[in-house]
Amino acid sequence: MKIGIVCYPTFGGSGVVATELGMALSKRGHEVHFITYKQPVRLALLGSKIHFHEVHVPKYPLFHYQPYELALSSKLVDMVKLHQIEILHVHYAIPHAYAGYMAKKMLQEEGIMIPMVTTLHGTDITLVGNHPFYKPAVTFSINKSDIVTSVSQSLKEDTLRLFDIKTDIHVIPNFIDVHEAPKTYTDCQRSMMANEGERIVTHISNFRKVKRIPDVINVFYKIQQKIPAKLMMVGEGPEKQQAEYLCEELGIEDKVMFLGKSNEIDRVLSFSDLFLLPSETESFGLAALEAMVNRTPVVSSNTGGIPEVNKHGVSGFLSDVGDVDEMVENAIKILEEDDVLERFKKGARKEAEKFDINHILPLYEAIYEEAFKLA
Ligand code: GMT
Repeated sequence: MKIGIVCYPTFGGSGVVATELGMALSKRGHEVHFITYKQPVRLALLGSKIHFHEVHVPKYPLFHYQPYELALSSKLVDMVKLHQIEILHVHYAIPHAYAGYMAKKMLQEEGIMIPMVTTLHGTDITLVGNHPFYKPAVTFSINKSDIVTSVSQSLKEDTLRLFDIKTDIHVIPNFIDVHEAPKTYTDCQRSMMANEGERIVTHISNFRKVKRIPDVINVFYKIQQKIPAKLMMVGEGPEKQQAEYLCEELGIEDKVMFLGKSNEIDRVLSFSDLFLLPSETESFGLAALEAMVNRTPVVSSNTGGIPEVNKHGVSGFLSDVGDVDEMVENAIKILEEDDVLERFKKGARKEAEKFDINHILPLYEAIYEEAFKLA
């Protein structure tokens, strides 16, 4: 198949899933075209089966807001015609499903029928899409997609609860390539993060309010009072500076490393003993899955789709949102004894293996086949 993928090219989970999916599809012989405003950060190899087409938005001083949707839908039309793309798969409803639908209609005028699959990722539904300013357009573009998928059962339920959806939603969970991880790194690389005898606790996110960054710091603060430990904070976002201040206030600044955006999360995770994800809401929690495949147990909130990934008592523990004390208790249970930690590491890896890309990719291929019939 010739597949056009539209996504955000950033470190965000939806962009990562779209990119990994596209790369895996190309390995299976499909021709994949990424169409977005920048080369996706995880897109390593371009070649005969994998292409990137940049969407340019010319700046014009009259516009207070530059019309990205317009530029994207025009680019989609051009690329579909130029490369005979057969299906569009848009990740994140806003504004991709909207732009995709416009492209589809424009192509239809020229007698080209192309199906569109929309994958809902989370904040496009629960936070942003649900805003009254966007809701009619998001509802419309979901209903106009030939097939809609969501990354968890919980996100499907949220979508049906929050929007007037007339189309079926297929749940296809996010995935991981279990054969790629864990990579082996040297102890010398570990020593750049922590001393021998110290546990490594990690958090990776875009540092937005929804991630409850102060909970991450407060949980770690109490862990390190009982167990020698270091905290790795990976990512960038609006809450980062406050987090740095909080570490200083608590006097733990020398135990916390802010590593910024990283392409080496597998390296950090492969040395980690615990991953913290206390989010307010999370449709899936891809970062938790990436931790688990690297044998890192997860202490998380029990919100949204996280319980579909992190299994209580097996790959880690779940608590109510904001229950910092219980998260601390659970973290200590995991970290205190080597044999318990090893049991949770094994449990995390085993649970992650259920999300192997080889199980999930055929589900997307089947969806594409079905979309062809519907378009
Ligand atoms: O977590 C974020 O804020 C980024 C966001 C995104 O759109 O990239 O992540 C969402 O999609 C990921 C991939 O499907 C999910 O793993 C995340 O749980 C989801 N985030 C939220 O629902 C808050």
